[in-house]
Amino acid sequence: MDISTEELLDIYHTMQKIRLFESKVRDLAMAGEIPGFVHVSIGEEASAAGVCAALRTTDRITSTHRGHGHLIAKGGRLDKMMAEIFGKRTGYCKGKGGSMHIVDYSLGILGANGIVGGGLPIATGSGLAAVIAGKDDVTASFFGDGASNEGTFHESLNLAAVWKLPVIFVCENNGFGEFTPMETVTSVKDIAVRAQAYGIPGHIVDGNDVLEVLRYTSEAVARARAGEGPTLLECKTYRWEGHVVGEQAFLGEGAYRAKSEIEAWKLKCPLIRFEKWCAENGKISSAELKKIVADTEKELADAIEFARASELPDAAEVTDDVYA
Ligand SMILES: Cc1ncc(C[n+]2csc(CCOP(=O)(O)OP(=O)(O)O)c2C)c(N)n1
Repeated sequence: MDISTEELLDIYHTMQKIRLFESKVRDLAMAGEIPGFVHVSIGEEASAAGVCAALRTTDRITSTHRGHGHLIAKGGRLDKMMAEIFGKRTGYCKGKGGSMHIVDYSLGILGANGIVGGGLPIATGSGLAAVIAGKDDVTASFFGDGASNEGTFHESLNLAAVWKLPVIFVCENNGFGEFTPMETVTSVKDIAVRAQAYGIPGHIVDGNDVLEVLRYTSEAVARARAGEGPTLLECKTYRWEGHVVGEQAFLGEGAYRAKSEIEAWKLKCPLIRFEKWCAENGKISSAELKKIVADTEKELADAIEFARASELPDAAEVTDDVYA
């Protein structure tokens, strides 16, 4: 695949932003500084970064409850995201939405979504809107393996296929829905085969290989822009952390997965894999990669300072901007 050094640097920057942002969010939530529930996608950075690297600003995405990575990859600002997660007025939703409701229409981010499977019909509608408007923008919809068992998945794929809508359905299969192993509640081993039922292409993708994700997404985007309809991508990956930050069930007695399984997946870290690829292919020096890490740490420290220094919304504003 033809890819410039600048694009490679951007991809690495995105993955580092996600990793460092979410590690910090996890630590701040554990320390009690962040209110509400937060779900992190540490270990799954390559799917968000690879998919969004194939999109342009006018393309759109829908996200999930585990959405920080998608939003960052589509250009979401760390300061406004952090302020939102802190519940501050300077946040994306004036501090009233929190982690699961971050939206930025100007970047094509149609929203994180606390409803499992909730983003799929929105993406289908967004695809239809682009067609009606005569634009060749595409919409990528991120969702989990659990969401692929919801009715919205099947309805959305069917309609998008029938109307040949420019939508890329991106299943991030991390092996679990909350504390339930995927194989105990899912009729197929590979979500990608479900594409056959709707007559569209479906591909299994190594979700920890950002360049493979980019390659498959670029093909799906070209197909969608050409009016040939939707594609289903299944990015196989793994979440390193609990379902929700603070979850105690993941390693203690009665655990739903073994510590050794998590350790085995950590060896397949998407960032380390990308660093190795750069070294082996003489693409980017380790000094350049280290500079990106240092720059990202600074960006993140500024975002936290911004969030901490911002005001909480006033109680009198509690029903402002509330539509339902
Ligand atoms: C419609 C709906 N049903 C159930 C829930 C509770 N819930 C929140 S996250 C989750 C698991 C989702 O699993 P998956 O789609 O695989 O995403 P992952 O958490 O693995 O990223 C469930 C059942 C919900 N938020 N919405």
